[in-house]
Amino acid sequence: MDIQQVEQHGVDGLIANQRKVGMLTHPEVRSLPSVIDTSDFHCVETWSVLDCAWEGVRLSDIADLVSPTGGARFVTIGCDGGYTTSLPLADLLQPYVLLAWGLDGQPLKPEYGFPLRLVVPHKYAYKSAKWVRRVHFTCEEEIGYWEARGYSNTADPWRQDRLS
Ligand SMILES: Nc1nc2c(c(=O)[nH]1)N[C@H]1C(S)=C(S)[C@@H](COP(=O)(O)O)O[C@H]1N2
Ligand SMILES: [Mo]
Repeated sequence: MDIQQVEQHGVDGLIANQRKVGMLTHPEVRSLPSVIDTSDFHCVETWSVLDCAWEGVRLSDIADLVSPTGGARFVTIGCDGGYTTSLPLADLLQPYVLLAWGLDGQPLKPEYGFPLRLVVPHKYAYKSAKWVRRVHFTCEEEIGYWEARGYSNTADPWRQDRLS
């Protein structure tokens, strides 16, 4: 993926509802139904933060709006600054996976990812991308920033899947 693609805003790729392309502005996401989900956060370098109350929109609600096509099996998340990560679509559709703007009853601090942060509690924290600008649906997985540098792509903290 080149920088120009990473810097592009919005939801795109293999989606049926092309009217929703570019929907990922903060006001638009804020107008969707929101939830609060409390989860633990596991960094691959062994620290964890317990009981984070994230507030935001379910990725599954965004997927419902844009209707991924049958060929869409992965999602690449692009961030301000060029950071990327990717996940199987099935992982992103879990109800506790959010695009969050709040944490513990406060707006998310900029250093923690405001205006939008992906929260994937069942994966190591490098999948929880900060400053999200782009949600890109793909047929083949595009390997993310840390995953390309030796961290596990499955990133399952329960199996301590740290390295690839
Ligand atoms: N955009 C972006 N998101 C990112 C990262 C990054 O470098 N850039 N680092 C990841 C890693 S490795 C970790 S451990 C967490 C750290 O989250 P925190 O700053 O909220 O503690 O953010 C993840 N999300
Ligand atoms: Mo990390």
